[in-house]
Amino acid sequence: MGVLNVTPDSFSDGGLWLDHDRAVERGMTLVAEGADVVDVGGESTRPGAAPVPVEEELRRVLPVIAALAPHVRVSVDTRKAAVAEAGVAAGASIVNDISATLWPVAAGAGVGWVAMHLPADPSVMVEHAERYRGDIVTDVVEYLVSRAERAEEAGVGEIWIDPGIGFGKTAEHNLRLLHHLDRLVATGWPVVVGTSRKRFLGPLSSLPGEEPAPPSGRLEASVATAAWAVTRGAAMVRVHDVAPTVWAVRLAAGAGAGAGGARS
Ligand code: HH2
Repeated sequence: MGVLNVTPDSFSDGGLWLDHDRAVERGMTLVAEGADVVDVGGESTRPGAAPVPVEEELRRVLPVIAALAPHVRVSVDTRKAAVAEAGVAAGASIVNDISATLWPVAAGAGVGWVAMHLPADPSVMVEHAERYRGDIVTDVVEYLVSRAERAEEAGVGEIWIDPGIGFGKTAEHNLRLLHHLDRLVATGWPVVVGTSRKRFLGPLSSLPGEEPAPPSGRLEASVATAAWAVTRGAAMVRVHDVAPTVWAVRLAAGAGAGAGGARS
């Protein structure tokens, strides 16, 4: 799943793809690089991001979804039912839902649905992470399974679960979730993982004594964690840097399968 943020303020690519033609071109580049799905979003969820009115979010994403949908599977990344509905009408066939509340939209429209774990609103999720004391893996599994079961009862035929890496979680929480990804996979629901360029990778992408790496310096860690997730059973990874991730994931999957009998 390649990320396409049609926003002025996303944490790593804000403003780059706000122009319609550039956004569509970027989406087609993600396809050429090997993305199976392009995830189009019009509202940043980074801590402190300004809320986006429905009309503005629709204005950003609908023309881009309509232009890309004939060429690739498109997901609409939103927390708003109205945007999800209009996104599907424009051609999206997955609702990527960080709020894990929009299954009725997916059920009504007969499209796929990604349920992500979000323990608190993004505006307060950093404080929430510091206060959190429970077993993060158990909580995330229970939360996602209960949402997935409700969606299944409502008639959603394609349900994905996503631990919400970086959402209301400390670096240790994120690493624990990655380490125990097999527990999410064991639920039987296909798992999506999004680590790409996220903040917890900053200190892991710099030398001792250096400042944490900025988003542009987190490529290797992003690719490594995506490959890790796939080898642990994730069915999809949500990434900004599609080409290097596809190479790494193919290699990791091939190595896991004994490289298909290759001799050299
Ligand atoms: N992460 C972001 C946004 N949407 N959706 C899913 N399913 N999983 C994720 O981990 C996820 C997501 C945040 O990343 P990004 O879109 O790059 O940033 P921003 O929210 O600032 O636009």
